[in-house]
Amino acid sequence: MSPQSAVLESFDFQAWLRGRIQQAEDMLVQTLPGEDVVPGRLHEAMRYAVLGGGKRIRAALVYAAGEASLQSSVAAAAQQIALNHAASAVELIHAYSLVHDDLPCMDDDTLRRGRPTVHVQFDEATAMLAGDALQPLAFESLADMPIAPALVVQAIQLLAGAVGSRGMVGGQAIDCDSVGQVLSQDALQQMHRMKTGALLEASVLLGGIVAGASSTTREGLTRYAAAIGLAFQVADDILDVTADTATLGKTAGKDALENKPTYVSTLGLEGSRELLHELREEARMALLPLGPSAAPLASLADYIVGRDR
Ligand code: GRG
Repeated sequence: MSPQSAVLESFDFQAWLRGRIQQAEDMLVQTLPGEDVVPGRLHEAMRYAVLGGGKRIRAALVYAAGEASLQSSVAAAAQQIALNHAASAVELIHAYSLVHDDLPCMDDDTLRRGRPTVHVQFDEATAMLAGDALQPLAFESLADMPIAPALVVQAIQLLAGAVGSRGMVGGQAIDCDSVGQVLSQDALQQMHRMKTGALLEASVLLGGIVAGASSTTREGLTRYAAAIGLAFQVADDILDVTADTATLGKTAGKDALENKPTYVSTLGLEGSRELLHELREEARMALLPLGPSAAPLASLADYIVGRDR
């Protein structure tokens, strides 16, 4: 067994993940304004959207990429705090995208993370405003990182580019326009790279920026991020047809019901599973130059590919 395989074998991923999720959630609790702050109902809706569960995959990617990129094996206190800020920022953006995606004018969904969606629990205007307010809070969280200002600017630029019209929101626009259409695999891939992949990729690269990743490490992280960004969506499309609503905590089978083009509708279930396997291999290969400190990233690739919700 190679030294790297030995580290991967002995790495306790579940314990690592629990610890990082706790760190991210503590930070989110601190970052979100309390319900006692005016306007209380809006802040209540924001906290409901963000703090009501979720796998925290994007936050975990920030920490894992940060830990793989540190020049010394222990993060300086400032880097550790900055990773908390970045992890919180990506989860705030993610929560906003889910709140808006669930609105009647988009997916019109009533169930998210096993609970009523924000517009059902509150009302449509509050849900829209809660999503709107989560976005700037994410960028405020990055702006408050106690690291070199040049790195803060890089982080803000990266996240802004990933979630705007050339990234997540653009992908959502393509998705809205493609209902009922048959998309080629390339067109489908471009849509998902933007809609879901861009934020996942940004999460990985933010961890690298905060931890001062070398150029070799950044290259590895970029290749890894592209592979897992896509793998996440392929797994999501498979789960939409194989898992039930109770397990997913959101409405299962919606893609087919709404005649949405997906990996399963384009490649079939077996073809999608093969692609998922190839993407996992690609992600793992990209981590080889990073050495044993990439163990959390490798385990996260397995988790994303093998998840059941
Ligand atoms: C800007 C309105 C707007 C939308 C952006 C990301 C997105 C586009 C919409 C989300 C819709 C969606 C369900 C996409 C499928 C992939 C996805 C992001 C699933 C949910 O992510 P998980 O599984 O969720 O990480 P949890 O609840 O675990 O955080």
